Amino acid sequence: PFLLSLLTHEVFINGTCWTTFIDDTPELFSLMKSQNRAQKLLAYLGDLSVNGSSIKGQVGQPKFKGEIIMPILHDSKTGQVIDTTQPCQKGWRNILMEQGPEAFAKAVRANKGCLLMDTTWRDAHQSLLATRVRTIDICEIAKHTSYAYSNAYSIECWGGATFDVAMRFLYEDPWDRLRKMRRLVPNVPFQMLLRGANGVAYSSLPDNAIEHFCEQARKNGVDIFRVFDALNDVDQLEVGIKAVKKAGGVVEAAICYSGDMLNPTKKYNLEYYLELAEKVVKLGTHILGIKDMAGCLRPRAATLLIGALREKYPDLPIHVHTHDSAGTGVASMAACAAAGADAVDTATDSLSGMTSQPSVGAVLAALEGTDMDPGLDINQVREIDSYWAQLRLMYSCFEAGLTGPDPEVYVHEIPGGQLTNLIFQASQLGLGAQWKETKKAYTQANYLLGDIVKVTPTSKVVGDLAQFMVSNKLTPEDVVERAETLDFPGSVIDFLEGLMGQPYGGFPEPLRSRALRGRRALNERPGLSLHPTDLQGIKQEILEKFGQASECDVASYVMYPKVFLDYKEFLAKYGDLSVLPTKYFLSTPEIGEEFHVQIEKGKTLIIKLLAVGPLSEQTGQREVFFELNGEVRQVTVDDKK
Ligand code: 3PY
Ligand code: ZN
Repeated sequence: PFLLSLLTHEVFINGTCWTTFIDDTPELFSLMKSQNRAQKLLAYLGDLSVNGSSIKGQVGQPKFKGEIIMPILHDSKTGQVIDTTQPCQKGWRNILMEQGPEAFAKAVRANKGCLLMDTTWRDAHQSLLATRVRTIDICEIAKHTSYAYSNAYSIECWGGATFDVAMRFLYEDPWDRLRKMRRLVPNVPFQMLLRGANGVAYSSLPDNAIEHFCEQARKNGVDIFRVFDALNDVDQLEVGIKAVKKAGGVVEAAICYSGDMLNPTKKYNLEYYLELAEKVVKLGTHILGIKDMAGCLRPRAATLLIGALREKYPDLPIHVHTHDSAGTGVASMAACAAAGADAVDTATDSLSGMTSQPSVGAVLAALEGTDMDPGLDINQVREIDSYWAQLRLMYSCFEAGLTGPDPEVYVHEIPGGQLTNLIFQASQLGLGAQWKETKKAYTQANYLLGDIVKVTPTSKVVGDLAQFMVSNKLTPEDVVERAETLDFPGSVIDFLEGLMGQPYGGFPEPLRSRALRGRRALNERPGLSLHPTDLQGIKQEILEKFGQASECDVASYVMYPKVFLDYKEFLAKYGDLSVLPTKYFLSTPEIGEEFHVQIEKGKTLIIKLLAVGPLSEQTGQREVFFELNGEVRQVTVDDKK
């Protein structure tokens, strides 16, 4: 039809001026653009129809592929239906926007109840569904969420693994996700997870790269930055803190909680945490974060730790993060609230529990009727959950097969997201018995490395060493004795070299010297020996390759060069798939099933899969036939099966 419109256009017929043609006929070129997009989309759908989903980590089909029923929110006082066609305007972000980070922190501290951060859009699906929840599904419920969570401290929605996974596995631009969410939720602060001097990557980057990243994150919608370092190395943490401050964000510097504070034989005790907190406070954090990434903070330890911090820093807001792996998350968060925490983390009920955060409904029930009531409307929160209950089934093909809590987490200390991942890997390989061995090896690997703080990226180091020990049948003694000749995983060498910062209590010897075999051993933060990133040069390179380059593209490239380039290539082939409803992103439509894809505001494609043709022996290809807005279209697909 485009060609027809073009050929029958008077420019062609009369042979009139070409140069003004584009300017004079924008509708034709807009048509060309959307037809091009539509063709790319059909190419993806055709490939899916012939070869099945190629999304990494997907096992089988979504359990639920029906129409999602959207919730209707009611005002609990009046019983009236809330109009969610426009986002809510009331919330904690207003204080931040009007008065800045210090005033925001002050107001949070002055607030009587214990506020909640909702992790559903980041850590919850990172921990349960391999970080695979897509932008379209978050945006669909975003305006409703702006009402139900209008009194939330924040919504955690960005950073951590979501950045990498968006591009690598979902073929989405993480920055585009951030901007879209921001437009739909103007009232609740947005929070991201920043891995200190690593940004959202797995090892240290030059300081200017972290600054540049935080500047873009702030500009595109992040308000609160939870900054941590995987070894609680304050020098590494400082890089992130300074970058966030410069960008004008709220600094929530976090201390990672490890081990068991109540056990006097353990390395990380109350004294350690208080000394660390003092250093972090001196760096000038607006909020103090306590990051219990594995869910090891038991209720009694929570009371002790938060109680001691509250006493020492009466004016400093404290925000606690946990995972419910052992099943004690609700009790621990209630204990934190009682001991003086200003905010704690929860996830929507259907995406809570086990390796995710404790359930919002359970925490609300635990705090209801007390001074610590978070001030959310439980009925509205439940309505929001009715949406996520359906989505959880739609994303069932990314479930790891968790069957219940794992109180052994107090021994192995595996962080939530990693625990799910390791269980998934073990179940894929059918290694039930080996999973037990892996957990044991993880504990041993941790002690071999010096009983380190374990969270991305150091948790990967311990996990890699554990799997290396299991697959090579190595005891801890073997590892130390044979360290000079063993071919250690790269992450272990990076850690021992000092590329992830300095561990508390130093590196393990003689393991370090033996394993490094004369390689350099950094005893200061890695950023000091890195050259500044050539941001201008990168921008130029992207521009030359793709014809356009934004500062966000530069930041993506700096974090994950190959992932970014692969994503751009995918985009050139299939277009922006973030607009495709999830069931058609993960699985083929039925023959004859009609569905709609809104490629941009006011432009909707009506698509129907008509038939998948026979395999051509000569070409190894199949023709796939669609109806697109009433016209038959055909795409040729390589049959890869
Ligand atoms: C991340 O770094 O992605 C984490 O979630 C750490 O807890
Ligand atoms: Zn977490």
